[in-house]
Amino acid sequence: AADVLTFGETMLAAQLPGPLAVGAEARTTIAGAESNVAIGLARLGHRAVWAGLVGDDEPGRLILRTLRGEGVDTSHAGVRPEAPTGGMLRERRVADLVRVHYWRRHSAASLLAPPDLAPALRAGARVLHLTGITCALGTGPLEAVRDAAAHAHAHGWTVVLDVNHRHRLWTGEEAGRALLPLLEHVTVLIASDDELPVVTGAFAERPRGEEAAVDALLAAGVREVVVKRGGEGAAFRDGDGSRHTVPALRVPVRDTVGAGDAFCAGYLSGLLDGLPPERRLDRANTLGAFAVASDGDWEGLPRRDELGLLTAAPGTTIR
Ligand code: ADP
Ligand code: KDG
Repeated sequence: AADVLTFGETMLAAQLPGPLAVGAEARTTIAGAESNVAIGLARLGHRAVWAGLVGDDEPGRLILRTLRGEGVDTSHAGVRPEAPTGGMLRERRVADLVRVHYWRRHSAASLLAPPDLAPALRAGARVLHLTGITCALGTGPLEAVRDAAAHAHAHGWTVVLDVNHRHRLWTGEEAGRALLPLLEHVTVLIASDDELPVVTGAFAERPRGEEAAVDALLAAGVREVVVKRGGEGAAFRDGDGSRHTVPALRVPVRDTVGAGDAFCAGYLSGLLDGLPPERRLDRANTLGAFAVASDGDWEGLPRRDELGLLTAAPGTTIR
């Protein structure tokens, strides 16, 4: 069986170094939070399965062959000729501000429904990785997430939910309504500190502090809560009362998009390797740091023998 099963939408992405303009030079790549995680895991030697739908088009073929080239198992991915592969454009509008545009409504990936995932669920995995993004794609994808979470929970897999709130897709209230019912199946919840209100139903009322939000999640049955704090690092708490915080690695910041997915891949890798919580956070921070210190969501992620690279002195040339 696989180590990790993940599924969602992977898109053709164009990354612009400035604002969108006629004749601007864009870098083409593929992007999608779930496939970013799958690639991060595969590079570390884990067996990662990515399931999802692409169109019968050139972007869809690029996505599947890129994932296969990265060692991700795509045998449960599907091609839907009746809809196109989704797309996204990322403008570095000014130095420190990135703006994202999506073309994903009515995309092939948004047609995902529970039957599409049945073979992958039957095949089994140790860990199911879910994100809020897939839940935002439509009723079919949300049902697929619900079914997968219930199936994985019933079969004793570890269920990891990364909140991954995308304001461009839905509101905090909508996300909360979709995600709260999932919590009973979730083993590990990963969120940025600013995403906690989404999964505690607190966005409408008085906002709760991080401590109270994590209390609420643990009370809802989540076993571990991992909070990402950007350049500050990350924190961990579990139902047995253990808590850890780990500072971020100090690296030059190139491109912060994808850091959360890299972090998640690192955390999952630590879980699969049986590391204790603090070392899981270390690996998560290490992968997050690789993502922020390199261009693209996943292109700079490390292989296993590269995990120690960031401890080299700044400006090092390895020769
Ligand atoms: P997201 O991308 O989901 O919003 P964060 O911005 O919190 O998530 O980043 C995720 C993780 O990436 C952090 O917990 C940290 O490990 C790492 N990270 C983010 N920003 C930096 C930074 N400036 N320097 C080093 N590591 C970072
Ligand atoms: O986390 C990085 C993602 O934002 C990117 O790869 C695209 O899946 C994506 C999304 O929905 O934003």
